[in-house]
Amino acid sequence: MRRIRANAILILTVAWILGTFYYLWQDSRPSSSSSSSSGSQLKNHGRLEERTLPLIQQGQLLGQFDQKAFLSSKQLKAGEDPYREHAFNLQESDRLGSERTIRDTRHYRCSSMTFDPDLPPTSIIITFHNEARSTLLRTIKSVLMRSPPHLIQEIILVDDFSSDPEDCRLLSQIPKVHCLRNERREGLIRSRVRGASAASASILTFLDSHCEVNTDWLQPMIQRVKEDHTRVVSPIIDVISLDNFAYLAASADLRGGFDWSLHFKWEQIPIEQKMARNDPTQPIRTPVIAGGIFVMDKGWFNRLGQYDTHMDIWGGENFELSFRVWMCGGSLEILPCSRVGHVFRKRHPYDFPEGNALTYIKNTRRAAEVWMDEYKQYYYAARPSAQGKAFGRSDVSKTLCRSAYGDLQYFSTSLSFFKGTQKEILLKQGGLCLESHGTDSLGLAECKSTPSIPASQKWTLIEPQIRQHDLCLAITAFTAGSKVRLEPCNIKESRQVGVFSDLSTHSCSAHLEEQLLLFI
Ligand code: LR7
Ligand code: MN
Repeated sequence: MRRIRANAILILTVAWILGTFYYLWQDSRPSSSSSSSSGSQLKNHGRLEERTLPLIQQGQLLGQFDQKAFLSSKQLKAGEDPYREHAFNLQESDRLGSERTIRDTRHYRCSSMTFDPDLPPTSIIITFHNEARSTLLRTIKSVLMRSPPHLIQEIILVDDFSSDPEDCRLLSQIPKVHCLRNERREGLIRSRVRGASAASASILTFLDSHCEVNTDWLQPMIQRVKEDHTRVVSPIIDVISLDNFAYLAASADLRGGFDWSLHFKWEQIPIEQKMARNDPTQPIRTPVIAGGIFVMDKGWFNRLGQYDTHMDIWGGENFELSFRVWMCGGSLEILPCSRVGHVFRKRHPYDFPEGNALTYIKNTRRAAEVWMDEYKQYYYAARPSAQGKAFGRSDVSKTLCRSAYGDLQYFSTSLSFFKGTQKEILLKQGGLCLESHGTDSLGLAECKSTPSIPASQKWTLIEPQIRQHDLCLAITAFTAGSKVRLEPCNIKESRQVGVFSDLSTHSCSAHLEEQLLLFI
């Protein structure tokens, strides 16, 4: 009996020792890849944080910057509501400190991707208004920790007139970090334009001020933009819990979308596209981006006219930029091998000088008025209160990249994107349809669809051209107001409407009389 008990104790002791070793071994593996529940994830992170990760050479990474003093001088006071000031749990964020390991949430095949050895560096632009010190510093440090140093040219902070100017001043002590402070509240749109103008790298990377970038987040995005400067790319945006700051993987099957009232929403990738995806590392084409976290070429950003700087504070700029990209022949993508966490909140923690609702209406109305043509009626139907509300100076279209060419291009690109194989199209201007007369002239006539669409009004979209048999639509020149005509198709002729690739080198300013709209 006693022997049995002794054996049992021995076995238990050995098991305990082995268990302890296994536990320690697990913990010392580089960047935790466990899929632990959020609670234990946080506990883990608390513990890991005390050790210095190989990548973080504290001194080098932060220079003269005293992070302890920075964080401790602004802590939550006892009894204060931790959600009040930032609409997330400040106490949890402060407790986490400024660095932690996070789970690598990418598909395992992402880790074997390769990138060009000569990727160009990027300027990171982060605008903030009264951001919590702990979240802002974690954003900056995650960038410094998880990006190849040679790809980070600089981090440009734009302090959008936060109450305490010290945040900006102190953070500038971190190597590579510059901080510009607005003299008055501008909102995130004008602040980003300011940051982008100051950027010295040829590639811009925008981040919100409460993010944590994940393993190898940057290379896939820079690679795609390097290959084609008209691409605007976003990562999959993971969720950082606003309550306990757990880092949670977001679905890889989503793309951006919107309803007619111009509210952003995530939507499932259409089923046929999902079925066709046999490589989980491939980009996901998206109609619009969420707006806060993306990479694009600086020349392309300028070429598109940057943002509409008459938009205030927050909202709408993500649609507007996405529409510009489409209309000028670019594309938008979500890259599943790039992951960035973001603290999603339920309310805005800051004030809107003109009120939240009015500002959103102003901004989205500008996007609708400038870019949505006859589709704007759906916007007004969905948001009747927008009728008659102020939306500022309406001369914005003059400065934008827009032409007969641009419109055709936008709609043809997006139609083929949204409708897949549909290629038979009508071209419409006002209430009339574009039709061919003989072999080289064009005119507008009443649209006829009964008993069937006449051949003269039927067009075939064979990207990159819009054709009738061997004849193609072409603009006569790349200048505002140039006429559209019919001429023999020549795939090398960039004037032939729908030839998208050359657009970046040409002007495409407004000429509304020539504007053609396309529908199926
Ligand atoms: O007046 C302001 N000045 C600022 O500098 C108001 C805000 N900001 C800063 C702010 O500190 C933050 O860094 O601008 C950034 C965005 O503001 P948030 O975090 O309050 O916005 P959000 O995350 O709720 O909103 C999303 O939509 C916005 C529309 O204008 C912007 O495009 C945000 O960048 C965008 N965030 C994301 O895309 C992250 C993913 C969320 C989603 C979906
Ligand atoms: Mn945000």
